[in-house]
Amino acid sequence: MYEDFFVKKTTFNLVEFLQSRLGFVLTLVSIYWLKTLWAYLIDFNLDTKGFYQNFIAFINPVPVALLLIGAALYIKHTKAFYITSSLIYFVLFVWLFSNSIYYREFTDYISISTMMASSSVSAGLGEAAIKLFRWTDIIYFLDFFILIFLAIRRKLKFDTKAFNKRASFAVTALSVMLFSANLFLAEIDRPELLSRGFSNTYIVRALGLPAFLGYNANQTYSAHRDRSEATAKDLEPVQAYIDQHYAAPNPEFFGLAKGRNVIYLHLESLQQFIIDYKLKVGDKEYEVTPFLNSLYHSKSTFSFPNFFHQVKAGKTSDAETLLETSLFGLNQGSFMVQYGSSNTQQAAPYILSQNGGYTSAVFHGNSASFWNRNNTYKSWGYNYFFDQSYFSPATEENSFQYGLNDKIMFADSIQYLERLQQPFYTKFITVSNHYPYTTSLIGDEIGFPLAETKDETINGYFATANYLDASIKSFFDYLKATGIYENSIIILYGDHYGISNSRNPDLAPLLGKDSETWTDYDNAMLQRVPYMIVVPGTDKGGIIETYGGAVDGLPTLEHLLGVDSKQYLQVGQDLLSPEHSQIVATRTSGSFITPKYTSYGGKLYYTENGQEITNPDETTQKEVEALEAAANAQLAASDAIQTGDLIRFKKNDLPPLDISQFSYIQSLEAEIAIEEKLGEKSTSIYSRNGKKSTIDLFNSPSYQALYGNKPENDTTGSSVSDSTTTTTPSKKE
Ligand code: GP9
Ligand code: MN
Repeated sequence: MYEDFFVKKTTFNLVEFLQSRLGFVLTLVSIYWLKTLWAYLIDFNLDTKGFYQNFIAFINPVPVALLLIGAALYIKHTKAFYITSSLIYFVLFVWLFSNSIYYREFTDYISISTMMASSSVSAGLGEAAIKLFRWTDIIYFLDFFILIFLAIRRKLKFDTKAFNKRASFAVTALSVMLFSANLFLAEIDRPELLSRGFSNTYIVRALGLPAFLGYNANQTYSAHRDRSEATAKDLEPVQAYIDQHYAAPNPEFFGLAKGRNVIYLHLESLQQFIIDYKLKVGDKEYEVTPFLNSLYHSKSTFSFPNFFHQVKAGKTSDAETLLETSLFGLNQGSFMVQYGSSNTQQAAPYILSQNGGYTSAVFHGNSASFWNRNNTYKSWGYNYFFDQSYFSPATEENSFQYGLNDKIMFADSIQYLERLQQPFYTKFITVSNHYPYTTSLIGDEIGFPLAETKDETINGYFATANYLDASIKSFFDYLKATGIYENSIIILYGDHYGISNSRNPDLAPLLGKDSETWTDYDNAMLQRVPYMIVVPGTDKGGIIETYGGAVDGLPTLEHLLGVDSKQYLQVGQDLLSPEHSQIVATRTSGSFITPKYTSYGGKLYYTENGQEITNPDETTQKEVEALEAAANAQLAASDAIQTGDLIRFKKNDLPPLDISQFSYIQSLEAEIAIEEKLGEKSTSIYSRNGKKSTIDLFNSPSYQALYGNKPENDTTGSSVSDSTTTTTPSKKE
């Protein structure tokens, strides 16, 4: 076809080849490839790091495009071949272009559920979409112009010779092979990519847009199937379970923190053994988390040394689900990824907005789509989500693969925190103490020594935990300096283990144990994570030995705030209630921990001393069976709610939540607009401080080393003065 066009510039053979059917298919594939790369570069933020990830992103448009467009080669009829192949190409293109437009508004890819919830899609692709066009979009249409030009000049020529069947099959086989290779490379880069999901960005950058759609369709289909089979009747046994297991509040603590701001500090990968731990290096001892230790022993803190994480493959996202909804994550994959956008949920932010008028926000230095947070948080009722795009640009020095260093995240959060209406419900998700525990952290913590085991992961863990501790302290200093402290309740929790069971034998000597005799009991005990509730001003706190897990967090908080958990579908129990049953289910069925027995890894132990019970007598057997049944019943009730989307049938005082009211872009502008509308009635820290910023009150030495006294960054530029001409940061589009 492109005869004249190419003839002078290239060899005769190439022209002939391009005029063949195969040449036509490969031309379409190449154009699609180029356009996709353009979208990757210009429109999407794939967050790729390093050559390997870039290479995978570079090749991933090819296999699926070749498979789909190449399928037309099986068609004999000339016209039908050209129409079909062009049509397939066109559909792929439309999908690519729609995603590019959608991304500009939502910083996410179009999923099946967004398409089904037509209101939000039309928000992105309807009339407003016109505004999202840019002049550079011409690039996306260049080939059509060329095609029209060639058609007008009558330069298009069709190959009437059908492609041979075997050769067509070879093209299909080749594309399948290429796709497998692509998948293989992607799995090496990120093991368990498909089973855990992580984020839409991860799937797109590894496998491309069409594969993401397929992946998403499959997930949506299975979720939809379970959901459509569920009826209001399924709620009855679940409700019976919840009524039966309701732990009534302890009147001594009910409402103790009523009306206060709630501040959650998500301590990434922090395990309880770190509390009070001193790392011995040479003949010196180093206290790893001096600040957290001081909180742990304070009379204003309710400290729970026997608190266990209950996550599975969803890791951080499972911990968030547990804490925010008092329901478990899934047995496979991540609840937030698979159901976070679609299920009806009654999470803490929404419950508290209706009981006490709380405004809610999350602060986290990673990109918003990780663990599908950007969507799930809307279903949970979060008013704001300040992700990495709101903070200092990530550099080699101030961040790593999972986001900004904690201290920067805290410091950069202040400009948004101080504009929130009080009382607020906020969550700060730290990340620096995350595998691989690299100690290239900035500032005053560099000096913390590495442990000296043969496992580098373990060696770095103490130093990053120490950095986390120092970051938390800076934030507490800020809270105290502004006076927010006295009016808040601060909850700190470790989300899950940081050192995995396979590494634990190497950790053993540091815990005064022997690697050789390390058991599953020891593994089980290491699943303890910190859980501390700081209620400034009270002396009712202390170290409370009650056994519990992350699922118990929400009812405990609700009761402290004077909200009865009874009316909600939550399977956890208030840890301060004398009725708490002290049976900790792990997400692996059959494993549980109680003050008396620990069942873990298929073995049974006495919790007190770790002695294995190999031949339980009849009474023990019965007792253990009852405990196992109780743990399984809790998981089953939760799973029924999660996979059946049963909260949609629940009648309580919460009206259905309209998620279209939430947008996580231009959030500072939104906060300021509310402040201005409320005028004298505004309760934000900024308003209460005589319209003066409190950013200067955040004063960590390492932060100062990097930025001086205040964040002076243009992209997040905010005013520290009391002038009204605050420059407002806008989220990357
Ligand atoms: C990423 C962070 C880590 O945003 O929260 O998640 P994890 O890998 O711990 O599940
Ligand atoms: Mn985590």
